[in-house]
Amino acid sequence: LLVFSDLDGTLLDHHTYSFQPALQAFQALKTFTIPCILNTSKTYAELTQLRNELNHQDPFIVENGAAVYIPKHLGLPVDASMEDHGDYWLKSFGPKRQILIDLISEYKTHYRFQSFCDMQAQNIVDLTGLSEANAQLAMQREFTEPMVWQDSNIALNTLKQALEPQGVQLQKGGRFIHLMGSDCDKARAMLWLSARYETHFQEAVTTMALGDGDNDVGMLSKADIPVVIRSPVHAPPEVPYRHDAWLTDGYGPEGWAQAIDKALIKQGIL
Ligand code: 2M8
Ligand code: MG
Ligand code: MG
Repeated sequence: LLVFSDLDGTLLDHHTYSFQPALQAFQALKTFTIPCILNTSKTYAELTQLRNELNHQDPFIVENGAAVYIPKHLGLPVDASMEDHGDYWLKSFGPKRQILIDLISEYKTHYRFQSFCDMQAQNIVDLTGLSEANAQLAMQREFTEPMVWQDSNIALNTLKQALEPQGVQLQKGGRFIHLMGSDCDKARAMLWLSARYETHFQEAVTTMALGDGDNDVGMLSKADIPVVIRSPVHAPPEVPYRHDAWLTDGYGPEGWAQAIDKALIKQGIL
């Protein structure tokens, strides 16, 4: 079993960013050596801090599927497309952030929006409720540019269509619209990493994915066990063709813990 989990609104409470209610279930995965791969819109810098707090050793996926970081000590197979990144092997799927910023700057006069590069840490604190230190970590982006959209939905669709032929897409997160390469998504990164585990273990793996938002739907629809985490702020996303998807009773990290317990029982592990 490989667990792939979103963070905001899933393992972390939407409002407080606390993982406390999920901690026991999180430790259970560690006890049974089931990898828990964090698959999030957050940055490498944010993940480094969170992984310290969680004492987390597993691979992780940042910026909405734009890049996968694999600790070298795990000995997963490496190929020529992966870069050496200190203690990690790095696989990236999209253009660097500066390319996205240059591209979007051409649209500034046509549409009303603000993106992270226009903001100070305090703006991000006000928008997200993150601490200033954590807002600084969220600003250290490598492959994506979050935007606050201040224009109409029609305008958003027009921009989407203008960007598409340039290999760039817009993905809705919990609070922001994320500008990123068309080849970046949580599902693709999940499948790529599962394949590395399968090569490594020489056997098929079962994937479980947990998420609360629209940007998790792709990952949920491609997982063997899709789990929709109930959100306190929006309706659960539809996972097309997956009537087998679980919807948790609890919100955020409470729902996360319920789903992990249920999966461990179903798999005969607990
Ligand atoms: C942003 O990501 C969330 C994820 O759903 C969003 O779009 O609302 C990113 O800036 C991320 O790095 C940051 O930690 C998060 C904080 O709410 O917001
Ligand atoms: Mg989320
Ligand atoms: Mg997310």
